[in-house]
Amino acid sequence: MPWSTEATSLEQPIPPELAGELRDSTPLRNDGDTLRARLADDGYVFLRGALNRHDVLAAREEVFSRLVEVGEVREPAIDGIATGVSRREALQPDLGAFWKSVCNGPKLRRVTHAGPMLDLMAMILEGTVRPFDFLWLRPVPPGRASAFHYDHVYMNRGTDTLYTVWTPLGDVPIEDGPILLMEGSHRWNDLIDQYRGFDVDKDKSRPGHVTMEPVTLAQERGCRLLTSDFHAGDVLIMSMFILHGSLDNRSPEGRLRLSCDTRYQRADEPIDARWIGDDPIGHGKGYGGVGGAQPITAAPIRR
Ligand SMILES: O=C(O)CCC(=O)C(=O)O
Ligand SMILES: [Fe+2]
Repeated sequence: MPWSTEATSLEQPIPPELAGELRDSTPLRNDGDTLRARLADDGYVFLRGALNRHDVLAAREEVFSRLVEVGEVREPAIDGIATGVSRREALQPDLGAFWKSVCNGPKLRRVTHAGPMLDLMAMILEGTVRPFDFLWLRPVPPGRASAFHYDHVYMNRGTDTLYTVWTPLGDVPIEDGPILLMEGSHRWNDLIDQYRGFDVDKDKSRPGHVTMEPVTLAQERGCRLLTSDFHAGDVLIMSMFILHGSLDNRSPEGRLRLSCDTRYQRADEPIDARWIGDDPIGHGKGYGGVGGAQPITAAPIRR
């Protein structure tokens, strides 16, 4: 039994037979061919200790220090314990500008847009890497989780040979609600057909995420839900077509789950213009449009 049955996703308990462990590819970390084959076979590659732990923890401290400034996290910042109150709107009336400045923190960017991360993605992509400039940063409070989705619908105006890297910024144990993958969902062509080419900014008639509860969907399809106890330095590389959401953050200490997701492609391939430049427009509001731009308060809100 790899992980706790105390875990829930969108408030559904995970039956033990559905709880699976991510396949660990760490021993193959220098073998580009095998990692590419794994990405095709599994829809993801999980590597432990791919990044410098010290640098990741420095990024964590940088981000949480900004949240201490606005009263949402208590000292010491590195612990990431939510206060349950926020002075963000009073102190930072331009929420988008504040969030952009947090997402552009030099210690955070050192982890995501330099060094071992770029070397790893260059090996996987077999060429010069072009990361999206936009960075999705997620301090997830207790009571919250991410809905299941294929990333494709949010970033499909460039190449399909694009990878998401989900990076825990600190240790993220199961109880803090890490990312959760729907095993084998990169081969569900009937579902993928409903989302391929779907552009959430052009078609507002339906949501980008999957509305069926994740446990119900996994039971219906006979698959497992995959995650792991994550540590600072680990990375999870995902294709655009593997369904993922997260476990609920049920941290008994009230710790925020901090992670970021960043995107990498080859420099010589077409790129989705919404996510590049100094001030990417994103889905219309740039950094102001993502969940992280909103003040973190105690009220548990789903999704
Ligand atoms: O961190 C999460 O809860 C979701 C992350 C995600 O959707 C992604 O990395 O693409
Ligand atoms: Fe995603």
